[in-house]
Amino acid sequence: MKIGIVCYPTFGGSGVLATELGKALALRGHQVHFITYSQPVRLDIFNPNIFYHEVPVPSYPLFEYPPYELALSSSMVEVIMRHQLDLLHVHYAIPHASAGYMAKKILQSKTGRDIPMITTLHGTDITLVGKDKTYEPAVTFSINESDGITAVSENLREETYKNFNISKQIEVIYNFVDVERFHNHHNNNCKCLFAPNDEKIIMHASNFRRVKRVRDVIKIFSNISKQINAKLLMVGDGPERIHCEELARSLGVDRDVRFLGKQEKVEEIFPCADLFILPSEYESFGLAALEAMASHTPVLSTNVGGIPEVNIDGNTGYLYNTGDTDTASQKAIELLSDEQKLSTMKENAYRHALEFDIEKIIPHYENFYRRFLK
Ligand code: GMT
Repeated sequence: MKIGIVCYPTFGGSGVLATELGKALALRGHQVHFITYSQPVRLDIFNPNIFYHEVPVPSYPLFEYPPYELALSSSMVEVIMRHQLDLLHVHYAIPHASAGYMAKKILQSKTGRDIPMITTLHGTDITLVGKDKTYEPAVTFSINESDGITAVSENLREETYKNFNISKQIEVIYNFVDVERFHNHHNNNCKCLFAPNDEKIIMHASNFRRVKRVRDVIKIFSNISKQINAKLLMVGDGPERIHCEELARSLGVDRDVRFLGKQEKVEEIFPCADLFILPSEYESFGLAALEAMASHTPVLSTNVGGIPEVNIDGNTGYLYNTGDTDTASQKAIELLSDEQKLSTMKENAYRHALEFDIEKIIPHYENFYRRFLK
């Protein structure tokens, strides 16, 4: 198949997932065309089946806000026609689904052809931004006008039906991880770099936005470190980082906390961790938690959104109520002080990640695409 992928090319989960999907499809012989405003961060392989098309967004003094969506639609039309694409797969409804709709219409009027468009809903396009009344009519319309719709968890499918008037069936295709890639770095020696005295390593990774409740990580770590020799590695960057640094200083744990910033090769970092903390207020899925699990790391997370579909309480880690950092700390301390339990949970986390392995999930996308090809 010749597939056009539109996504945010950043470190966010939807961009990561879309890029990994495109890479996997290319390795399976499909021709994949990324259409984005800059090179996706995880687009790091050379493969003759992968094409990258940058969307030019010219600035003009009249525009306070350059019309990116129009530039994207025009680029889609151009790429579809030049490379004879079979299908468009847009990730994140805003504005990709509506730009895709426009591209479909332009193509129809130019050539009479109707290209199928698949929209994958990722989370904040539904739960935070999408349902805001500024965007809701356009989001509802463009989801309904998609030929196929997928959501990354059961929870997100339900949230979408609850918040929007969707007349079509939404298929759940879970996010995936290349387990082999993360597993291969298991037992690497990065522990020596960050925990030279055999301290336990606690980890968090996100874009440090408010919805991630990153300050809770610092609070939980501060409680853990009162009883256990531990270090905290914070991966990623964003608006909450500065507040986390302040909090770490005020709680007196700053010397044991390292902010590593945005990292591309997370598969080299995640396997260092003994425990991964995801304290989010909402996650449609929690891709970072899955990547941690593939690295043999149990997850301590809130029990919100789609997280319980990924992290199984008492088996692959623990779930707790949002903001209840005392309970979370207690669970972490219990786990980290029991070597037997910790090693069982590490193994369980890894085994459960295999359920979401790339090899299992990609065929679901291929089969889904085939349904819409004439
Ligand atoms: O969570 C973010 O800040 C990024 C966001 C995105 O759209 O890139 O992530 C969403 O999509 C990911 C991939 O499907 C999911 O794993 C995340 O749980 C989801 N984030 C939220 O629902 C808050």
